[in-house]
Amino acid sequence: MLRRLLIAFCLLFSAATAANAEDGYDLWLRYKPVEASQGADYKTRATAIVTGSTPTLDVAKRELQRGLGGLLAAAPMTSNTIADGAIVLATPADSRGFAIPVGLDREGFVIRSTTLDGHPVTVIAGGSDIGVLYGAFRYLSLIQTQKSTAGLDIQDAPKLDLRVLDHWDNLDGHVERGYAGTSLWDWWRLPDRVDARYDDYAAANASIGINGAVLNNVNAKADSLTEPYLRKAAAIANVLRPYGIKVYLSARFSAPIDLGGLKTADPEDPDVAAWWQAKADEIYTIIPDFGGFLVKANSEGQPGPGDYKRTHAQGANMLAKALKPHGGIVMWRAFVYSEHDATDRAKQAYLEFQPTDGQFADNVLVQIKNGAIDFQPREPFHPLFGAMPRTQQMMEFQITKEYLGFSTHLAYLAPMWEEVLQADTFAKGKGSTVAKVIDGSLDGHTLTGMAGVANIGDDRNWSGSDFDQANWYAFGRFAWNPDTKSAEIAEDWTRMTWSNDPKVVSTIVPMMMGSREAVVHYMTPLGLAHLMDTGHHYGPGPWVSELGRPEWNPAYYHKADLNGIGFDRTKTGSNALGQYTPQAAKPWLEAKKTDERFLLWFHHVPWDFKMKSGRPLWDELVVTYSQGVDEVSAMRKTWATLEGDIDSERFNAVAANLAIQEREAQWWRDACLTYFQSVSKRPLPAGYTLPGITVEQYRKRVFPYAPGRG
Ligand code: BDP
Repeated sequence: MLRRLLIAFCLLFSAATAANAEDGYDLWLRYKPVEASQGADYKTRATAIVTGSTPTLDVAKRELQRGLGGLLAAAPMTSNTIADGAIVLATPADSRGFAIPVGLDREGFVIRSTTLDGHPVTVIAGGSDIGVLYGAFRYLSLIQTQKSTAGLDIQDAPKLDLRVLDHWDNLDGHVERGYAGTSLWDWWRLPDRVDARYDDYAAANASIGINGAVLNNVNAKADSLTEPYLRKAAAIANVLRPYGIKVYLSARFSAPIDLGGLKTADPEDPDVAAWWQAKADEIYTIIPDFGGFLVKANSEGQPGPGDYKRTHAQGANMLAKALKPHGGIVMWRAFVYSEHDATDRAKQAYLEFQPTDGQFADNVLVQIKNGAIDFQPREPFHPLFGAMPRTQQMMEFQITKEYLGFSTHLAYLAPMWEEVLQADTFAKGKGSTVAKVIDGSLDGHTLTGMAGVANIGDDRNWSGSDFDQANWYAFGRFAWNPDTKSAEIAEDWTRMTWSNDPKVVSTIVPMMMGSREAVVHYMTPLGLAHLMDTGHHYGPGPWVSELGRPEWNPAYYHKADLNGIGFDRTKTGSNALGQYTPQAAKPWLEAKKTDERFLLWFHHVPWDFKMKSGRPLWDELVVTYSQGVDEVSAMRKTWATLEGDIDSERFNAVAANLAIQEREAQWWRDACLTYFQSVSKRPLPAGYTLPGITVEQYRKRVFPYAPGRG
């Protein structure tokens, strides 16, 4: 409702709202007026909106009115008759005389400049009404990014079926690994009070093709499967439905015990299966288009089929069977490592899952994180990709920046995701990229997907910072098409979010493109990983080595001692490399030939190991950490050049974050090098210094109130 009122308000007072300060709430859907000359040109092709009415078409119409109203400073009215310059919304059910291409995907669309009833028009036709909505957003984005809307002939459809945000939101409002305030979901007051923001959330997602939302944390409470909570979820589902978004829930595997009073949750027990069947039936009476379950099982203390000596496939299939009659699916996570297993953590998921290839039901997807450890600033691609050809594998990225500086550090994640998606598994010879594994084309799978751990909270700007909105946006673009280029996404987002001013675009895009590498440099360069302080993962903690389980300790990952540093994952070490195809592993086998960005991930090398620069590794480490700090300082200076070119509210917010980032980058560099020097006992190369703070002093810095704790 609020959204509708807002639209009316914008239409009436668009000039007034344009003058308002910006707080980031509008995301990439700001719809600021285009220049008058160009606007006139666009207007001739947007004289009226001709459309039928379904809940989704109504949304498409509203968004076009809101968008064009802002961009062209006057919204075209809806009409039933085709006239010159009309935008005609067509579906197979109501094609308005337009020949919709045969076989157009349900979610696909065509945008074409053509003639209908003798009138020049723009048709936005969908394989169904949701395709029209996606087409409407694409059409608006053309104007937002100042492309022509003349002579259009665009056809597109998503390459992946499930494009899902995973909210790690607890029922008490805390967001695990959330840095943007508390949960959007007001579980306490739902279903009676339905926050008007849900409409805006849905519109933002639909604009980038996201079609699913898992509402609750993977570390799930069974309570979300009780009737009162299902009714709350249903209220959210009702808002999201017209935007083509389905609701999913994380399911706690022990729910039959927790809620049903059964003595076991053994997936092979008929009473357990019957409990889940009844639960699934109940869910679908409350949420008829419920998407399905996301499951974290036998991982970090969560219950699972392993508790009964059953496989992941047995657990997943039992749930899948309950959902199947209703068309639901299971996303079963492969993020597992055992508390009792001394095997290299990077190897454990593969060891547990790969042997079950081919055993999963056809409505199960195995959801795999991009790397084998845990969303680090840089990891090689997960060896499971391509290694289970008879299993539907989906990607899990983390949009929220648990390990990349929370929402205060500027790090555009798309280049990291692109690096993984374009990595070659060689599973079926050269060109078997991870993108081809997950889009189903490599092994002929039809059910495909990508999940992103959301970075959304109740902060006014949704993501905790303006630049973190780019990561939400980029996730949607990759889920739509995993072969998209990160630079192209950055440019579109910049134009839509900041400005089309060439100076702004040419300043922001390169800054974004280099930002993730800067984080790698000042946090975990040269293949290092998981040096973050323990628990909250805020700031450096390379010295941590005393925690109960080995893999909780950063020292486990870097293995630095007097002689050298790095994790030997070759044959002389854990041989995690053996989990990759020989061709994929080849460039990483020998330390001397390994891409230095992955060196210490795969190799333990002496401090005087000679790097490509000619420097010994120790010196290179110092230089690279320092470079990371310099890169952040450079970003700060670059940003300062935009003062006056963008609104002061967002300018200042970004500037404040960059100041924090610069300070923290320096802390990362100083603390890590101080610690590593205490181990390596080597002098710093000429020209480099440390502040003289001891490891003990760094260690004493504690942050009991860091946000997003697990
Ligand atoms: C880690 C997080 C933890 C999550 C876990 C997971 O630290 O909060 O529960 O991953 O993905 O990254 O299950």
